[in-house]
Amino acid sequence: MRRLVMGMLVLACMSLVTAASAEIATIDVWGSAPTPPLQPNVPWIDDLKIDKFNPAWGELLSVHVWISGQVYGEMGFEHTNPNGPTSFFDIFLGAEVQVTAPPGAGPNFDVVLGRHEHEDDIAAYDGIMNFDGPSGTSWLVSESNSTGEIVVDPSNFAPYIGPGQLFLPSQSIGRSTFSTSAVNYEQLMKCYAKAKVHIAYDYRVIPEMNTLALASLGGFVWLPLFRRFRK
Ligand SMILES: [Ca+2]
Repeated sequence: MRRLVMGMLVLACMSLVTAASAEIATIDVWGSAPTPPLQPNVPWIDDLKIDKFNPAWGELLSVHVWISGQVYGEMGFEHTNPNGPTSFFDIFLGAEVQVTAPPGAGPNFDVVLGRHEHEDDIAAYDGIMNFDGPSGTSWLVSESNSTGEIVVDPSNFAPYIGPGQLFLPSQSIGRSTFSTSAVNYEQLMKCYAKAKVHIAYDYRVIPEMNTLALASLGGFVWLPLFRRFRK
């Protein structure tokens, strides 16, 4: 009877440890690099910073990556001469964001905002500086794209593991040209880019050192009790 009780206790302790070591968990981390308004034809360079998988959390089982990007902006024109003749304008905006893919997540990722071009004849100033009305016009432009889920091969896990962060360089650029026959005018050119990387780490939870220490302590406490019980 005593042996049976002791055996059951030992089994209970073992199953607790087994349950703890078999637990699978996921940690999600993100990095993003939004730009300020892009200067035409001047690259904006930044790093996406993403937390690595800390080996103290457990054993890394799988790495999943999603990459997305967006380029967006506004372009417009207002003829500001109230007496001016109808004028011609030609305006175009293009932009691009590129982000270095995390290790083993395929080629570098980019989103290209294709050439948006508008040309028109436009009337004399309508008295309201709003890029609208007979003397003004404007457009919103946007392009976005994302990868599906990318599963990283375990042979590429090493750069993901450790304290610190992964640094993924990102470059954005806005391109624009503009020409007009107007002498007095205001021109609107705003362009931004955003890149985002999401990583999910699946891992097997290792019981914390505290838990292990308590388990050992438990053994030391129980052992004399068992011995006393057996007497
Ligand atoms: Ca106007």
